[in-house]
Amino acid sequence: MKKKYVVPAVLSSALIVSSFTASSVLAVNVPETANVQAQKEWNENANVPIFVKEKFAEKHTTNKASKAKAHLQNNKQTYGIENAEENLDVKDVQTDELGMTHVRLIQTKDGIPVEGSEVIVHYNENDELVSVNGHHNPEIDSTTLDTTPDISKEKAIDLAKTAVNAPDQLDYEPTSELVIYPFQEEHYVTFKVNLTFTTDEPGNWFVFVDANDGTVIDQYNTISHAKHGELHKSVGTGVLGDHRKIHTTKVKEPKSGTQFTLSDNSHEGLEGIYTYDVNTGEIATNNSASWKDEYHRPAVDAHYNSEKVYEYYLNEHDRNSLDDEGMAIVSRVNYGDNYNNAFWDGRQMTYGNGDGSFMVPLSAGLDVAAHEMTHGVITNSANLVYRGQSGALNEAFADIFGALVDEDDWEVGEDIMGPDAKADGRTALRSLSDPSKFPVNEDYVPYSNNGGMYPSHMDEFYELPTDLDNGGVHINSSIINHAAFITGEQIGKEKLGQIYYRALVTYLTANSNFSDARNAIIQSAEDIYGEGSEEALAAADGFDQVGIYE
Ligand code: ASN
Ligand code: ZN
Repeated sequence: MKKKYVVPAVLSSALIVSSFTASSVLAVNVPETANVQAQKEWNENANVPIFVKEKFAEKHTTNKASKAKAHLQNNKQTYGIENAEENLDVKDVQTDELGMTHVRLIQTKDGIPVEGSEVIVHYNENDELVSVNGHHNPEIDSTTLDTTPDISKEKAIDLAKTAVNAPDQLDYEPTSELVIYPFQEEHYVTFKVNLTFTTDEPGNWFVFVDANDGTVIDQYNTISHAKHGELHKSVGTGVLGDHRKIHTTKVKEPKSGTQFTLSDNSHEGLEGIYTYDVNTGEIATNNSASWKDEYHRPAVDAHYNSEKVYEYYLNEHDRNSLDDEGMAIVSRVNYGDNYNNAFWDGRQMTYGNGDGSFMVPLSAGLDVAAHEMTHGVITNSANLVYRGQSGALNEAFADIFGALVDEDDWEVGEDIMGPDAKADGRTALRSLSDPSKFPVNEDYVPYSNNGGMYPSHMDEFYELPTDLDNGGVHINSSIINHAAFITGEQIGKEKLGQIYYRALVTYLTANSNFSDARNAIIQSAEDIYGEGSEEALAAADGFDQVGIYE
């Protein structure tokens, strides 16, 4: 039996979740001032309080953003943020359906953002500041950095293109933004360059180019390359046969006559749902309103599942599309050759058709579509860095919402496995209920001691280097997946979705780790269902049982 986390009986009505870390957790001292009701809970292992509850009575405020900064400034002792007024920029202010307001701030130096260092200040419906969380990098303030770039942002783009072997033709105008990048104990002033392209090895690259000497400090791709396809080779079964109702557009062209396209403009406030065929580069088109050709099946599924996922986020979470502002939902199908994967490239979804042996066209999986679209939701919310634990959280949230949208089971990818995979016992890609029923890629086996299966407890964590699956983003995600499953079994999928969604959009930040996820998820459960509620206890129990105790 693993250590059991016991929720204290006495809980104040408001919380501060202060888990400030750069690379380590910093001590947080609560100021003993008259307007503070403070209560601490000690993290016995780390011997620092990382979970502090307090309530600051604040007068009604018209400008919460400046209030938030002033609070951090005035309580420098507690938070350890030097000169918050000057060194934090407001990124976003949002009020949620509970009436709470969340001010998201990003750390800066000389006006330049520090990559991944975000702090969120939360106010309750009475405008009282109730909690603060995030990651702040205290070393930056005392580090001397030359923040005037010696190379141009265009030069940085060129260097980045060379570094990742980008083709001439990119999918989008590259972006290049000056950021301070903490990397391997050092701090660099860099251009963060984003390059997106669709070659045989598709890329959504982030490259950090030193702004002074043009050296590439670091780079990563959020699209990984499937190796599954090499396992078997035979002929596929084709697709499913489900009958789908889909929204399309009827177009009358003088030359070609009446045509129908997979463009769905039926949702008010949404810019539309569009499904493109990579083979033509156009929106999938048919001569008839009946889409029965074998050829169109992957497109029909992508289109249909996009709408399902859109409706899930709208109906369950009042979220209007991936950015919550009605952005168009775009998918591409028939990608690649025997391509056993699907991906979100930072802006849209792309689906391969599988090799017919290991996988069938991936758009057939509602959970696959929900997984990829959730990456889009994450890009537009917590924006979890696709590396190490934050990357594994990114993957876990994608899997968890996959299993919530495609609600019949706790498996991911069960509808897209091909005949040979199934014959081999690979009946799904991953399992939230029992991660260890499937083996990981053989290259990863030596990095854990659990016999080469997906992990379901921190004892089985895969210590992978960053060049293997970005540090195990698709592997260690299973630990969080399993925590969600345990909670979901106790309170049901609907409440699980409410809690995890709130954690994702309200508390998690770019550099959040597993411990932050525990705090964020328990806090979210308490916000919605109350402290000490069955739901909050179930949320904590999920993390306890996978060995994430604080
Ligand atoms: N299907 C994969 C995923 O969404 C693609 C990737 O490697 N990012 O995680
Ligand atoms: Zn993913």
